Amino acid sequence: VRTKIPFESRANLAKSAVARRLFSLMASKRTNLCLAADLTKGDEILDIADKCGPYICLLKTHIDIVEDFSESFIASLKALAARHQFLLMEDRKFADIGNTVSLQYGKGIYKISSWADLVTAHTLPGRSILQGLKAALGGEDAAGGDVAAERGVFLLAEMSASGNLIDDKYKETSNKIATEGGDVDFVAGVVCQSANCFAFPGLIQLTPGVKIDESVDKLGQQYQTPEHVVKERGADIAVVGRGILQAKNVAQAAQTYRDRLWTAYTERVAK
Ligand code: 5BU
Repeated sequence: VRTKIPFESRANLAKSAVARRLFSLMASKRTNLCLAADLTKGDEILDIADKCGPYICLLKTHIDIVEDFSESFIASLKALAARHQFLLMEDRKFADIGNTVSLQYGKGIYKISSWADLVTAHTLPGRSILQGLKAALGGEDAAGGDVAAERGVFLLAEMSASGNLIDDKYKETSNKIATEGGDVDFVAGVVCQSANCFAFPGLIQLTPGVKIDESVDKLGQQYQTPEHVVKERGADIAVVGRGILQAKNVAQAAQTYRDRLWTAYTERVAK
């Protein structure tokens, strides 16, 4: 089973170039923590990215909540990603027809495709979501390289919100979209809550809804512990937002989450 295979080996199985990079980065930096930087001021995001940068493999944004967005903010965020060695994921959850997602990905104020290594997308519209996103990348770059090779998508197969409408059939077809067809080289992973969402070891399971004190929030979020998501739910990368954002010392909290998640992973592959 995929959850027993070390990240180094899974890097070699991945069809997406970004998934290979991310698996390798996780293995060498020894972290499977993704920080959900859900803050509304650019400087706050840069500050937390700098403090938590050493402990994360991925920084996840919701760029449309940033009140003072600018191109210089993106330049600074990219510089921090390069300095601390983490990738950037925009959790845009694209969900429209191909032509519209292509515009939403590449155009507008945020020009997401120009800076986000990874984005998230719903499988609800079907396979055309992948074709639409790929279209924004425009095929080859000036040097004749494949632009899509530097970008990847995580497809949603499950959500952590209580009462969400996703059922087994939806999960199964989402897995098919992620693993079959001509655009699988663009799929880096799956966002889900359980180990049975997919079997292919070349994909990365990203799992949100993680907090040390298992609980819920007032708006339907359901939390599991770091150990539980990695060992019982198959998470390769765990997403932590408020568990870190609301700590008195965010760097220390990030380190604690990193340590617990990484230990759970090493125990999972050793067992
Ligand atoms: P939290 O503060 O740790 O609850 O933040 C969780 C983040 O993960 C937040 O940015 C959500 O948008 C994101 N998320 C989620 O919580 N649950 C899901 O099923 C998906 C994304 Br998909």
